[in-house]
Amino acid sequence: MSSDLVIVYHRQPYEEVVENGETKLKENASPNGIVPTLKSFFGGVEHGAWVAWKLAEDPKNPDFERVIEISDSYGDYSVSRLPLTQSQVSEFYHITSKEAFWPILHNFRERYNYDPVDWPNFREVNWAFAEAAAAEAAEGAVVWVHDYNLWLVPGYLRQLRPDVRISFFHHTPFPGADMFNVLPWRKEIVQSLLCCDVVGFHIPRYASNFVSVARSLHDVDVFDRVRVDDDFISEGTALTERTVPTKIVHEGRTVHISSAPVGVDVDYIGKQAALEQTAEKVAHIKEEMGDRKLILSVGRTDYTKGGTVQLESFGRLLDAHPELRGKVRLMHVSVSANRNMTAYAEVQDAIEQAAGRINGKFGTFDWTPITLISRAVPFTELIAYYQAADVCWITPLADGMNLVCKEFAAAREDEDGVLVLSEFAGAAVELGSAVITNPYSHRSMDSAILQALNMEKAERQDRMRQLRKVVNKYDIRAWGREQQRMFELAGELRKGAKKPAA
Ligand code: GDG
Repeated sequence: MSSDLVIVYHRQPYEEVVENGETKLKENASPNGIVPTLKSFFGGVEHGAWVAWKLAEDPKNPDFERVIEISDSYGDYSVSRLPLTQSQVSEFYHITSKEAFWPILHNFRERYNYDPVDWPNFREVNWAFAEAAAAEAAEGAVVWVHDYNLWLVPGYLRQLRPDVRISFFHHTPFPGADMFNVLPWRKEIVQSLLCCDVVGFHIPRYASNFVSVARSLHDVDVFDRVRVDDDFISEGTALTERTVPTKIVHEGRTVHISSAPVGVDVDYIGKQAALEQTAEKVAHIKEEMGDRKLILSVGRTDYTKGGTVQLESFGRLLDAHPELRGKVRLMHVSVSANRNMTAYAEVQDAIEQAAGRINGKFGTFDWTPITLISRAVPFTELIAYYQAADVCWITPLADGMNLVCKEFAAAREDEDGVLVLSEFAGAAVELGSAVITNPYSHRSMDSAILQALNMEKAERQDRMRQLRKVVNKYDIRAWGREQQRMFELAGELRKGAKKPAA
């Protein structure tokens, strides 16, 4: 059945679990996270489809059905499972995307690894995604492609289907031309993105960077540029922009450029926060803490998240302020998404070593300064930690948006707690009421955490109220409405374009 909305995302839209030797598809337990967020768009269309990969020993003859129909609480939709071999996945995803693109997107040129990239394989996999999307899309459908590992999909899809509306969303930062153009495949990537009707980013800086990259490589005219809304200007911080391009033209084709920050499901978080069992967990954590203060840090294990930089700052804090010893505890949750990748295993080791050093240096029989958690904490429990924490300490070196800081504010119905946030997280342009810090400066890092620990209640509440106002206004629904508006603009561009005869 053809679909009005086709979401192209590398992961499948459910959990695959094996029970009694049988594979079962289970709806994600919590509506929190990007997959359930994207699935919620199926509620607004007659029929939706999702394209993702699935491992197969022989992709020409997979041991599963390519396209299946799913009915769950999000509606009825098809899932087109692209059979890829382990080596195709590891080359396109773990090598090309994670070793070459990811460091460049996050401004880590020194981590960029070009040698192992198999570009023909990347093209082949992206072509397969484009073909699968083309097969699912109804005439004039929206095809919504997510993230850099699918950068070539729009170009291929446009060849196959001139009629469909293509919208591409970047969850990561997008760097300036001096950094992006390190990639030897830059022209081909940007040419593909210029085949979209909408290219989307979290914040105006990334949109501006993309346009400057496009202009460095192709003849591109900026057609519209607008003033950035005051809600996205956090005075003097690193990622703030004053104006942003919204429409560009390349070879007579218009491309809308969208800047819309992904938000969190404030209603769901609020409901979880109000549950009796959450209150019990919060009470238990507080009892355990006694008069000690809890600093909470949550993120994926990734060098971009700045885990060791933060732990070192905590070590310096305890060194310089003996009065804090025994009085603060850092709960550092660092969950690895790719345990098998060397780069992430190294980050994990470095975090463990730093935490071990600090615990060894300052810990006593009844006080361990850092509790390191490397496994995922259930989301409802995480909300209890957000509520019990005195400080939420989020200091990535680079981060497209960062949803943890927004979840923290959404969970604080008591309007208390301090957020310390890196100015290199996209969220910092919205959340100027946090204590903004620069993780590249020891002085800035150390003074920010100290300021947060010493902050008076009235100031904490004042800042938290402002944070909650923004997080509420730009929640996940607001992002959804903005994406929908962009799909409609895309429709204007595709008027009259027809699906090629089969
Ligand atoms: C990419 C971009 C952008 C974390 N630990 C646990 C846990 N989490 C959940 C959080 C949050 C999510 O994972 C992490 O979201 P982030 O936004 O912080 O980061 P990335 O995974 O890097 O996501 C990022 C995002 O895409 C969206 O566009 O913001 O910049 O890098 O929801 O709650 N959840 C549970 N247990 C944990 O231990 N249950």
